[in-house]
Amino acid sequence: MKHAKKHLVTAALPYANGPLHIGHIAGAYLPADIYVRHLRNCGEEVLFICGSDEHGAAITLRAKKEGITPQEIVDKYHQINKKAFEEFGISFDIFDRTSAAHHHQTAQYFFKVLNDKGVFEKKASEQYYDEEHQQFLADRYVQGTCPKCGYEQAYGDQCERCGSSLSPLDLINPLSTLSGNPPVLRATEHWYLPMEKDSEWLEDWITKGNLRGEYHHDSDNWRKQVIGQCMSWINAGLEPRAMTRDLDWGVPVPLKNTAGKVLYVWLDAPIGYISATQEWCRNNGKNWKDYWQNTSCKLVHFIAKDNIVFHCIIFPILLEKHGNFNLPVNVAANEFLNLEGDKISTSREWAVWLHEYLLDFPHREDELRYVLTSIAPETKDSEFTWSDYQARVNNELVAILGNFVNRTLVLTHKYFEGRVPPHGVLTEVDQNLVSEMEEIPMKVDRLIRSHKYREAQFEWMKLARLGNKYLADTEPWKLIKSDKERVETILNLSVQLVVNIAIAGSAFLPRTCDKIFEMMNWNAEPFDSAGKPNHLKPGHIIHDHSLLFTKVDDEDILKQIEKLKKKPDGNKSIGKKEVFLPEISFDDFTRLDIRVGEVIEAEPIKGADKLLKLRVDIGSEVRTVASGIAQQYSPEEVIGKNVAILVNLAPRKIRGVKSEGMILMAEKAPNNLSFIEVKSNDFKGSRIK
Ligand code: B3M
Ligand code: ZN
Repeated sequence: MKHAKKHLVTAALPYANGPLHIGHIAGAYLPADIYVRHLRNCGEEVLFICGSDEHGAAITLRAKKEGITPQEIVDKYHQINKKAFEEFGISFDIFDRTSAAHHHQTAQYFFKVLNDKGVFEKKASEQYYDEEHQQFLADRYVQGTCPKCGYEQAYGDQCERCGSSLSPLDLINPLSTLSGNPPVLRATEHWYLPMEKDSEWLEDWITKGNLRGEYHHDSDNWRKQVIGQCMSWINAGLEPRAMTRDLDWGVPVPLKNTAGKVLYVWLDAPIGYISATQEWCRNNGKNWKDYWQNTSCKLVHFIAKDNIVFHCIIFPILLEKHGNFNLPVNVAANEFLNLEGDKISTSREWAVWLHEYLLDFPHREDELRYVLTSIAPETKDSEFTWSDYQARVNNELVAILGNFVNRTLVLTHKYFEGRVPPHGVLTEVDQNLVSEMEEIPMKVDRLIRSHKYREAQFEWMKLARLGNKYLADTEPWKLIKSDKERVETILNLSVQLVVNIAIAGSAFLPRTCDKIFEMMNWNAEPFDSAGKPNHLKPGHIIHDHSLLFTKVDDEDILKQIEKLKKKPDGNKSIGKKEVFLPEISFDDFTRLDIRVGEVIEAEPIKGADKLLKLRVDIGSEVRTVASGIAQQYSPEEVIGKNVAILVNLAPRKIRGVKSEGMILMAEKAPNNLSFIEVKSNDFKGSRIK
């Protein structure tokens, strides 16, 4: 398939009413960044657009809640989010904002062009008004019972439980979210966008890619759920939608006698993609029309599923009505990411905030990239758990990718002083490695261009799996004395494979792959060179190596779990679904030597009110153990107990006592401990398995 040479990629403009969380990142920004980085690595020109969505009821609600102005809210979160995106490595060309004057001008101009063309129908209507706050109520300001499913916290625009699209007047027993009082109906007027007449061409374009008689998108790569949601909206009949609102915060309606009215946020925000492009072009001496009004430039939107109708129906209608604008060749919408058994929610603070992750896990951006892509909700909702995060980092990044790169570098330094050795005649095993090394990057390319990032990353990781198997099968460390030439070939190919891993993987883990290039004393190469078996010539010197990844400790994970438990809904979710430490192998378990021991002496430890010094008879010997049980047990209570004791724990000095093991206790809560006791006295020294 001929690849476009110019791309315009947009990522949904995050509301500047709160921090970013991992659901945002997995939903839109990370897949967009992988796509953009990959196209750039293929030498294609890409303009990557994003920015803060700073209007709408969500902003004014948050401002009221925090007792500050909407401008102060958006200023605060625009900076927090911009910084978090940069530190995490999302490579926007511009992160603009819709409260900027240039955006207001573009949005107002766009509205006037449409209005002058007679696109909108001005209609008087009755709208809910809050008499206490003296303001009309936008959809999100009205809450009541959903007429479809009876959910009592439905908002005036959508029911979160059944997903129905609503209008405030549909709600049963509506209440104002500002005053809590029932609102009254007041006459007002708005400019409506009729959409019914656009259903036909929309259906043709969305389902077949047919637009104005030409083929206009890679319909074979549109996600089924995107097409499905659009068709259910179209089949339900596209009702006219008000494109203005009675709000004092937003882009003022650019017409006479419209004080107090602003553009509907879902009219102004997508135009933010255009105004951000114009801003970037102004700053870089380019013409914005080359991106938006030139069909050789391919437009792709990255969003989450709750934004599909705005990007596939309303915004395309507006663009078509305006005329001359490109429509997207694809709208890559992800489903939702859940967290530890519950939906992520900013209002309930049930989230892993990106800026907090970056603080708690410094220099581990790529680890989070890897995990979120591995579990990306591309076709259905998926779930993030901290134990899965730890397992993937430790068992995949450390044990597979990091391990192969490290072994290759260590052996090349050990046997050839860090110089790439020549290779001799290739055996069949070598040939297999070379052909797989050549094929996998092409599969990765196809998968990324089809917006299958999860599968693409899994395919890319096969290169590292391949490398570990190649070293395990050829065992160069056993041949170095008997067949040095064979070792030269093995390590030559392994080194080429390490370079190919970096070339093919830099869209997924950019910082890791930069580290690999640095260790290989090599520069990043364009993607189309991925797969070559001869990047580094014999004699090329590779640098000293360092570990690409380190294991994530249990303590780090437990700290995050504790953090979640402290959230308002913490125990509802975490309590409901037990969180276990990462899986271990049977071998791991057999390395624990746990015995039955009788406590024969017990005494407090001076200056340590939580500790008791115990003498424990394990049959063949008596062990001294410092045990943190003094706040719950007196020495007299524990003498004579037959307890479980871990005897092959390395001895350590605790408050001057040399502790030679650990008493196993069940902990229901701090200071609510129980011994693991054996009733009979005949098991002293017996192994617990
Ligand atoms: N601000 C994101 C959201 O619905 C919304 C996207 C606008 S993209 C033009 O959470
Ligand atoms: Zn409902």
